[in-house]
Amino acid sequence: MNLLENKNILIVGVANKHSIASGIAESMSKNGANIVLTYQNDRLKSNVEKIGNEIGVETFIPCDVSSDEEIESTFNQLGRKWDGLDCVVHAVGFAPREELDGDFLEATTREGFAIAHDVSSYSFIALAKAAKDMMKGRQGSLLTLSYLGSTKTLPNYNVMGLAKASLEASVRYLAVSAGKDGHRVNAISAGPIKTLAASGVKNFRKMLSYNAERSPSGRNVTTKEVGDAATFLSSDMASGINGEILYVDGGFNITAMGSIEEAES
Ligand code: NAD
Ligand code: 0WE
Repeated sequence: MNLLENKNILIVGVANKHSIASGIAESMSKNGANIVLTYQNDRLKSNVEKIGNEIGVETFIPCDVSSDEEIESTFNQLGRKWDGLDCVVHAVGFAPREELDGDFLEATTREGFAIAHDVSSYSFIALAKAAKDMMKGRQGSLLTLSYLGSTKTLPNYNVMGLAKASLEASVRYLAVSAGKDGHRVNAISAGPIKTLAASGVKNFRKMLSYNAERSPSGRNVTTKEVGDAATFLSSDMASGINGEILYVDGGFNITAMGSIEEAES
């Protein structure tokens, strides 16, 4: 399909081939999008270039989203390449590792809270601000990635849950703001996937099997499935969807009890 023919799309958040952003880039490229990828730092540059080269991406821009200067220079470079921008995909999340380990009250610090909210939530607003000029007159779309930990507790997700709650609220406020310019703003709340960000997390394999077992679909989702949902949401097929959090999690979030078999009799 060619849902994104002639659309210019900036994707932020590719680290390696397992990244959700890589699944999104692949699906969007298959659907005819023109794509530019950013990378967080020089350490990730060659990874990101390799992934981009395989799907016809020509331009790679360094962008640490905690820096307003780097965001500004990203859009300056983009402006030299394209006469306009249709979509931005934000697939970035970070909290200091110690924040995601153990009891919430003990693990959470003022500094960790600030970093998590800056990198994982404010950065989406910063990108929306920076993209505004280039998106003018285009009926564009902004998309971010969230997780169930925004509204329900689970072990160790801790301050990231608060940052995702903030991110989801900003989806709604941005939808109102960007709606005035004809743009849409949405999030995908993905089920757990073994990515680089997940690999540093204690017991992640156990979480994956817990999720698969308790999902109506009986398995975990793939980056391809998240990518295809992102393609849909970014396309004109989703022109009626704005300010929405779309769960792409095999239905895990809708259940209160998976099956009765696991309960004691
Ligand atoms: P990933 O590690 O592949 O991607 C995270 C990306 O964030 C990396 O590319 C990293 O370079 C980037 N990043 C971190 N700090 C940054 C900074 N200061 N500036 C620029 N980039 C920065 O992991 P992922 O799982 O693909 O994560 C992508 C998004 O999906 C995140 O928002 C994450 O919270 C969300 N998500 C992940 C899962 C999961 O289980 N993997 C589930 C739901 C939502
Ligand atoms: O949003 C995420 C990833 C969040 C994340 C992970 C790390 C690990 C390494 C943010 N920052 C860091 N910082 C690091 O140093 N997910 C939805 C994946 C994820 O992470 C979890 C999960 C799930 C699911 C952490 C604890 C519990 C569950």
